[in-house]
Amino acid sequence: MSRRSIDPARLLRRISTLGEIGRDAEGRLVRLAASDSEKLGRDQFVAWLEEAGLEVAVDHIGNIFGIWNGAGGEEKPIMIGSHIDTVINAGIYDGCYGVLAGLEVIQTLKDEGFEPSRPIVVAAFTNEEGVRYAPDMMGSLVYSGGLDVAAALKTLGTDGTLLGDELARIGYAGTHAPGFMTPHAYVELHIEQGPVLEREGLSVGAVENLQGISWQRVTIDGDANHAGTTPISMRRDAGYAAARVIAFLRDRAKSSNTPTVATVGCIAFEPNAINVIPSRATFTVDLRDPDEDRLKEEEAALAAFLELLSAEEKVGISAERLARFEPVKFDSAIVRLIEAAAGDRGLACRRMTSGAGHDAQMIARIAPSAMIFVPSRSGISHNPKEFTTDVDLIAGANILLDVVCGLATG
Ligand code: HGY
Ligand code: MN
Ligand code: MN
Ligand code: MN
Repeated sequence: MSRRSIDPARLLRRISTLGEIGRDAEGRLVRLAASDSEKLGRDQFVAWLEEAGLEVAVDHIGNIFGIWNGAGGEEKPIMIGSHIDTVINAGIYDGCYGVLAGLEVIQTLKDEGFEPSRPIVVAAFTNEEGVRYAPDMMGSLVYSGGLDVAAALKTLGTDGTLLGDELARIGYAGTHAPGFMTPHAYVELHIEQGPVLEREGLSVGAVENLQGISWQRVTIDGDANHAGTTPISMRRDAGYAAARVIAFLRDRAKSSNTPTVATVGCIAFEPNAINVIPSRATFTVDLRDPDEDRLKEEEAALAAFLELLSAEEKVGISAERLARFEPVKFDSAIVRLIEAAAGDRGLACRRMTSGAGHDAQMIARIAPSAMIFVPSRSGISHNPKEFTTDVDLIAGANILLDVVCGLATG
């Protein structure tokens, strides 16, 4: 039986083209949500959707949809999605690979005269990364009814802008209501961003669940004072207290035999001067665990430590929640479809948990969802060294093609 296949050259060409859009003066890839550089990426994606003859729709929070109505009529669509916004100094595959593979699958099926039993849609969700506006996965969270769109559009960014103003400024404050299509099924193809598939010599991950995520911003207030004249015993040192929090999180995660991970990704001191004891430290805490009860325990342990620290270091400490998502279990029937597709193509596959957050965890609130992973070299991501071989990229897109055909037949 001649097996369908995507057009490898077209997919690889688009990945590298999009990967060059939104580079800063130092050549770093930075397409933060609703920024001018992200607009360039959005415009390019919309141009490809139009070239493919798809209906383009944009909703109130800037989620972009390419819709192939095909023979499917009014049936609930199959949705293939991910994101094209990036972190700072990003790789070129995170999110973009899944969106462009989704477009590639639709274009391949269209070109071949495939008659789907339902519409097929490719989606690029707004602000999956959450770097400029928290929480992350915001566009798909709003789309799936987990966050009110008016509240989301009022989100204040790290640069003092409002998301809604920025989406309007870049021309992506769309007219469709978030959730205007409820998917029959949702599939997301993504690089693993971790070391498992490469370490085990596998080509495909059938992702069956995704760990819980807790984001907080912690503010510690002490007293600015002279770095030279102030005895240690008289200091209310916000910088030192912040360092103790980082050490606490690291030691706790290292000493436990659980998969809990903890990260302090952003930190700022005030007044941030070499010879002034910091009066204020502001930093973020990202906690994750596949088990909800353990994640709650980690949040409680941190809260208890902050209380103790406040008394010991005589500083004020407050914590603000930025995002909180429970672990998600994906749809086992779609997971089985992914495994069968990999088996049919002779590709080694295993079930796995996603360590990273993804739009699929939000759309799983409204539709049966699952994810397909391909290997990341050395497990690196959120880093320009992020890399996946062409062979793996093409294989993953063909698995997506098979799964979508399976869902769109009958
Ligand atoms: O944070 C995450 O895991 C995702 O990349 N937004
Ligand atoms: Mn991603
Ligand atoms: Mn990411
Ligand atoms: Mn993601």
